[in-house]
Amino acid sequence: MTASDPDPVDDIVATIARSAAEIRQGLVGRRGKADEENPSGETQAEADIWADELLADRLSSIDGVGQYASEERSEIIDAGDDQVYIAVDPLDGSSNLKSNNTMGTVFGIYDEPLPAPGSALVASGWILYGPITTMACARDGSVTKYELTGGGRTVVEEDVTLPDEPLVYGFGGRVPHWHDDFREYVREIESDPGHKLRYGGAMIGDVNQVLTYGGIFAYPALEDSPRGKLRLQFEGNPIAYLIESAGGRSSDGSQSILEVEPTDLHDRVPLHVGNTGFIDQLEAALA
Ligand code: FDP
Repeated sequence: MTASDPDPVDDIVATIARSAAEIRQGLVGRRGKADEENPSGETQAEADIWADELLADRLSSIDGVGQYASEERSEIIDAGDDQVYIAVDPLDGSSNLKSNNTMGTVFGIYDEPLPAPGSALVASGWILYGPITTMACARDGSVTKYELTGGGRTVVEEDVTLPDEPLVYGFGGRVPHWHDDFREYVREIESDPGHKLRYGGAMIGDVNQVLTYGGIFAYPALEDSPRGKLRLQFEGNPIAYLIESAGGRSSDGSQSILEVEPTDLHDRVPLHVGNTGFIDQLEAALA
């Protein structure tokens, strides 16, 4: 690439931001279940498949893109180039479609073919379909928040960092399936009157609360699911990269999510992200 060549990362981020209004509008009339399962064995919503196709078409045709991979398809699309490789969760939290609650789109842009470790990320981010549509994007160690309107993007905050005083916590998985050491850790967090429960059932909504107020979100290892629920390439790595870029920490229970070596495109990972003190305390509790 020469200095005058367009940067594929800029193009990818701009394309996802531009597509957000269309994805949001396209949810109308697509809230039902499709008669299909994703590679993780979960029943797909019509909107999951539709958003994946829309993003696959747009992102795999950008110059410099080598691969498009998504939580909603088993095979990687070979896009022909070799600069960057994209992993997307087109609609995170799509179970929330039925009740009309928050959802998001998550993306990771890697400089190695997939599956790749989080250390190969060059940018990541998420769109949040809340009362308004926002985007958080991490690149070169710094995080920017945007408001999205139609095809436009307005910066609302640069160099975003987690607030020093953590306020919120949210933990996924059925409580009876939590391991005892994790349950005891949660009790410690809850016992501080300065902390509040916030759990909405869509990772992006919950992680965005952590970015805004400080705190911790986790979808831990469970007794019946030792690797938890969330997918490393599509959810774990992009979220970890952004939260670490905002001065927080991520952990699979003993190390940064970004250090976890993938063995398969659809690997799951126990995910814990948030303020450094909370994650240090978590790793001590699980050791
Ligand atoms: P969903 O299945 O609705 O797509 O990515 C998976 C995810 O949502 C996360 O967004 C969310 O945090 C989690 O699963 C919710 O799982 P539970 O229903 O087990 O709480």
